[in-house]
Amino acid sequence: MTSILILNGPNLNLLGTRQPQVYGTTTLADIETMCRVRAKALSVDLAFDQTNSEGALIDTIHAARGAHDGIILNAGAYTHTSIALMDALTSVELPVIELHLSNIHARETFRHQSYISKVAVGVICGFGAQGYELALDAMVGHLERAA
Ligand code: CA2
Repeated sequence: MTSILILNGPNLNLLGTRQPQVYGTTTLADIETMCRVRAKALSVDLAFDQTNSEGALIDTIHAARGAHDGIILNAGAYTHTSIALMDALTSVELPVIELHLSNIHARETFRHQSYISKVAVGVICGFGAQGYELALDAMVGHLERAA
């Protein structure tokens, strides 16, 4: 069965608890539940993870090779800084969808730069928690077209 990894980066464990005007009131646990329902409807396996550590994100990306068919990544602020994450994604040769809750292009200039975009098949941003469902749909469509 197709397996998709959804990986969340720094501070996303705080979702729903602070800055609701920017990131909404939905918690990461709520988002995981939504994603599991969506994955079941799409008949795909789902792994869902979050870490605040850049090194742990890289280790999880490395481990995805051979274990998952695609990666949906909300790398948080590492999106804008981490060449190491970009290199890890390149090394595993899996399709990547970059995901953000907020529209990073409508925010501060430093958020307009993304190292993840350079190696992603596509980007979803600005749709809040619904973006996770959109990303799952998009990844399944991408994998079906690539098969
Ligand atoms: O919009 C997104 O999903 C971001 O990846 C979120 C990151 C931000 O640095 C990116 O530019 C865009 C920040 C995640 C912080 O999440 C919080 C959630 C609740 C309270 C505080 C932080």
